[in-house]
Amino acid sequence: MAHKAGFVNIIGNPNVGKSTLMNALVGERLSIITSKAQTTRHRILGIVNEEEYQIVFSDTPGIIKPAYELQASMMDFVKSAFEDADVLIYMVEVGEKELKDEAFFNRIIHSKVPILLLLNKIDKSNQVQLEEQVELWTSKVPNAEIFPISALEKFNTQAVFDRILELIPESPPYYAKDALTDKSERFFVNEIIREKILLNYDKEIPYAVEVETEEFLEEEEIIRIKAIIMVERDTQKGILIGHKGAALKKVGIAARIEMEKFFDKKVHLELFVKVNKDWRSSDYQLKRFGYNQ
Ligand code: GDP
Ligand code: K
Ligand code: MG
Repeated sequence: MAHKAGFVNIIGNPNVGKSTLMNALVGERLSIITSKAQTTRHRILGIVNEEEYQIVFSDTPGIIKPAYELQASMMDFVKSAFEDADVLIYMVEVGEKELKDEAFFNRIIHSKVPILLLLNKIDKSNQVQLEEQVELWTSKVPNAEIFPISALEKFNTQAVFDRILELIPESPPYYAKDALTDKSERFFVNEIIREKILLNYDKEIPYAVEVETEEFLEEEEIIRIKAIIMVERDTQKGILIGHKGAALKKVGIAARIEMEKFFDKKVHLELFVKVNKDWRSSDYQLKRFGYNQ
């Protein structure tokens, strides 16, 4: 049989479960997941390799109306996901009515690329609701195939995977056959720290934060990591560090435990907090953090 390969790009509103799905399909925790919108800021590839195929999944930020430069760059990642897809996954959750951006929705209903509409979180709905939802989405996106799923419980996700495999074209692989992602180890360090910040602080803190790994030294027994957490203002720095450093310590411990699982090795982690004014609206800073391609 000839080798198959293709790009399968996952798009949808914030918090519908896109990252949960990608991790479930790839079988690795590549994308960070929290109950907060804008957890995912980049386009993250998760690659599944078998002898006879390579599926390149892309997780993307949730679709929003951008309010500042960082968010505009995030929406550029979504646009790029429309451009190279062999299969588009449009994810909605039970009870959701419409996409937060009409232009993107128009691209979906006029797509020449096959669309799989995944109706997620059906573990939270009953049979009657489910039937209503399937009817609603069949009329809204007539060009899509609909799959009710639960990404969290991996219910019906195998059926989605099998359908994808049918849809992707014959092609040589796009990436090395042992590649799992296009992102570096430092990227995942940054993301794991950002996830713990999202989980541990309220309000504006998670949105004002960017993380940069300064040092990643892999030794035989241990990985030594130094990372800087960037915030926009002194007050945010204070909140982040907390009384006698307790808040930052909590983040550090949780992040280290997660990294040890991810890299399957002991980790020594040092965190520093730095003020970097208005990085979210500076082109130069955004480039530096990998947002403006
Ligand atoms: P994203 O913003 O679209 O990437 O969504 P995430 O994958 O970050 O998930 C957002 C929230 O929804 C998290 O709290 C997930 O645990 C939760 N979630 C994702 N999939 C499901 C599902 O199938 N059922 C339920 N009940 N919750 C889910
Ligand atoms: K989320
Ligand atoms: Mg996400």
